[in-house]
Amino acid sequence: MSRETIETPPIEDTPPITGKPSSSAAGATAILSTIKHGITRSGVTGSIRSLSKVNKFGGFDCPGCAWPDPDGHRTIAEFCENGAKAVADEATSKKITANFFQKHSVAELSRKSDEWLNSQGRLTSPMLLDEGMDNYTPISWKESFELIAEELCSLENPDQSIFYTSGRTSNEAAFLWQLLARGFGTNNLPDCSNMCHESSGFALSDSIGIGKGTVKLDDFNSAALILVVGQNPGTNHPRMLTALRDAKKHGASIISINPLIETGMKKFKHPQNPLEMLGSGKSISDRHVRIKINGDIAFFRGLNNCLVKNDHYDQNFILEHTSGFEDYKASIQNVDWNQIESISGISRQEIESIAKIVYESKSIITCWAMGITQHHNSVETIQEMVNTHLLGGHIGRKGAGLCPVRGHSNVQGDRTVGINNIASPSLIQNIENSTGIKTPNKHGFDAVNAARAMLEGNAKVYLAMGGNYLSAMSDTKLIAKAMNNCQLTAFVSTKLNRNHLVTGKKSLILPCLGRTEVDEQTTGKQFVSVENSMGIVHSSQGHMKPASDELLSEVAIVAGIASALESRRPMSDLDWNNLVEDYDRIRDIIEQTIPGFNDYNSRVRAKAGFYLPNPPRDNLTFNTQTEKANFRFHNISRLSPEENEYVMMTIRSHDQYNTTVYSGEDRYRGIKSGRRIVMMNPIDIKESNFSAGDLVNLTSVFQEELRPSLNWYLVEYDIPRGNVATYFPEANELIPLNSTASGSNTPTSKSVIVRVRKSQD
Ligand SMILES: Nc1nc2c(c(=O)[nH]1)N[C@H]1C(S)=C(S)[C@@H](COP(=O)(O)OP(=O)(O)OC[C@H]3O[C@@H](n4cnc5c(=O)[nH]c(N)nc54)[C@H](O)[C@@H]3O)O[C@H]1N2
Ligand SMILES: Nc1nc2c(c(=O)[nH]1)N[C@H]1C(S)=C(S)[C@@H](COP(=O)(O)OP(=O)(O)OC[C@H]3O[C@@H](n4cnc5c(=O)[nH]c(N)nc54)[C@H](O)[C@@H]3O)O[C@H]1N2
Ligand SMILES: [Mo]
Repeated sequence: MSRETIETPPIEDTPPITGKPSSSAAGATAILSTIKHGITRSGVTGSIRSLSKVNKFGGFDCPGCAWPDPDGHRTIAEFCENGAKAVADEATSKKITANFFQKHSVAELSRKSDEWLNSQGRLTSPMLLDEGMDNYTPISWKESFELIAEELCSLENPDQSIFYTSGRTSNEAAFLWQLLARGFGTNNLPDCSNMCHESSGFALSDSIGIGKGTVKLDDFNSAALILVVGQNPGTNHPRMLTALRDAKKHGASIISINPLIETGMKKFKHPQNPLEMLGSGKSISDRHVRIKINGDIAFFRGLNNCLVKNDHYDQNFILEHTSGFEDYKASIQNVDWNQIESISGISRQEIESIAKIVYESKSIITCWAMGITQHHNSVETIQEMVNTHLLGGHIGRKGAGLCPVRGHSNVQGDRTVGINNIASPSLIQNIENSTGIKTPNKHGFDAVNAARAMLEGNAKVYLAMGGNYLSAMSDTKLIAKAMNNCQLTAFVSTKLNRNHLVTGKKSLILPCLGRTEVDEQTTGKQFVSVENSMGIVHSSQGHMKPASDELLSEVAIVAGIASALESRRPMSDLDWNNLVEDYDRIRDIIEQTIPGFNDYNSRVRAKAGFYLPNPPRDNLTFNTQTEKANFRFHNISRLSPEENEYVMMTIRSHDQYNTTVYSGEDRYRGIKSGRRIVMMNPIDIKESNFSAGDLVNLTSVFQEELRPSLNWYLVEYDIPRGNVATYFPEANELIPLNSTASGSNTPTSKSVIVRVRKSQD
């Protein structure tokens, strides 16, 4: 029986209010905005107390993003507006109790906006949505664990279960979570990374033998040139603006490559420097390359052609450290400049002038994020960017390297400690040695294949360690069906989200402690550890009183499920409850299982934590088959929108954290309210006989499939012609499940072909 829940955010019935995009980022408005969020969500004292601990030694890791803190001087609170919002959102004094669920059915809640759902406050006690019921009712922790174990054991085979992970989860919890899945007998460990930087991991592993970046924060201070490609740091990694400002002080040039002129890249006023705040701000970017959506592979191909043709490459580096140069050189000798110009939207002359800057720059860092990783040809694009670095020897050298800027604060750490649907032979062996668990060899499902399995009835129990898979994935309507097909869905969560409402026949909400909160176990207060975007592992310890006495830590929840399962079906040598008493015991097992964690418990107690080994960065060692860094060549594949079709990217506003919407405002882009908007070039608006403010319907086109989404407002925006932008997660119902990047299988959230029609037509 259907509960008649709505899987997509409700349609807004008021037009957006728009103004001019801001000319500078951060500054006094950012402080005001932070205070506003702090006061409304956690009360004045709460917000000041929690902010004073963020990213300080002995404090907690900011849940905002994975950008690192300066080595050695983390005593100055690294402060940013959006990190503060993420903290305030978790540290809110508002609470959701059992009464709330008694009052509101899931169907009724699903008709509320994402902003409303999140603003109801913290989840405080475990809740069950029983089969055939319309409301969640209270359940004890013990009964919750028993129910999960019972449903898991009733499956025909372990591969009918899914263990999803979102990237805020600590190393300790993530490590146990993947042990639980593998011990139960499956590698079905999809994670948010599959929708995020999977393309980076895949491309880099093949090119340079490690799926991570190769720079340290300090490299920014000796870089001559920094390319910021497909990334909006002013909103999504605001502390990176400080690094860019300092890099400029040390003489770096910065080029931003983006279809939009994002405000953070225009001017930046540092919120902790009063003089800068009074002035007109530092100009961050020296040059903006207004690339068309998905034009990056063409752009870098043109650039590399110029370097090769002019013999502007580093012979010694290429000879000593790379493989495949001669083939690459032959393939790139003759490029079709018309094709390059039309796909990238950038003239040959401009590409040549940037190639000259690249050649003349002694050390280059390339940073990128979702504007690069979420296309059908993301892996190819990233490998072409890597080629630029290999040509100039910009790897493993001071001030130079590759820098995929990670999103979730511990997404990189989760992968390092084993969250991966593919278990390598060495991981399988190490897990067996340290825990007795026998991991199957068969590859598990990633985020896209997990959806397919649930849709086809081949997976029936969906368990989530954080996140909001329903709204974060592509093709929202199909994901809702996938969820509804499950026998049981269970969500370890801090805040209410739409996935809790669009569920399997039975569903559990399992509320956990957040980063900001004290985690007290029988041996005393615990800390957890996380890894940032530059491979530094450090501790994180909350100091706030937990939102409720009933909350358990993520670690305790995994152990609870595992113990219930072990009593039905023994799977390991572990005493899970003993591990919960003292997280040092978990770190000891991580040390025995995952390379690079020697002396984990002592090194993680050092003030700034420790760096994990990074062979390309540390000593120009490449763990590839050729034992060198590989040049890779791919033909340029292009999107082919027909006339009157547009290429759409789905992006974040300034006031959201992924699927968590704080408000309808997108301050830097001049949107004062309204999220159901389509940003379009004014000439395209005119030529299509539209007017700004028109209500339009969007239809995405993929192979023979059409997907409609009704009632969007057109907004004039400075975006290349033929391109449009909408917000995630509202637009996710338009992204086809089968439209994914080759190699990484990441949904193409930045390359969606859409038709736009007036609503009344
Ligand atoms: N406040 C806040 N912070 C966050 C998050 C959040 O939601 N809110 N999310 C976190 C997470 S998980 C992640 S992964 C990161 C995401 O950080 P970003 O990657 O910065 O996030 P997006 O909003 O997806 O921005 C993509 C940028 O790429 C550009 N772009 C789109 N298509 C193309 C293209 O084809 N080529 C080029 N060159 N550019 C393109 C867009 O104009 C936009 O500026 O942020 C993390 N930090
Ligand atoms: N169209 C489109 N889709 C996208 C993207 C895009 O750019 N465009 N970006 C993709 C990207 S980069 C990502 S990373 C994914 C994000 O996908 P997810 O990580 O699945 O989604 P989030 O919105 O970050 O998850 C928010 C929920 O996490 C829970 N949570 C918060 N903190 C904690 C905690 O400490 N512990 C636990 N257990 N739970 C917690 C809260 O209940 C909250 O509601 O979305 C992807 N989807
Ligand atoms: Mo992400």
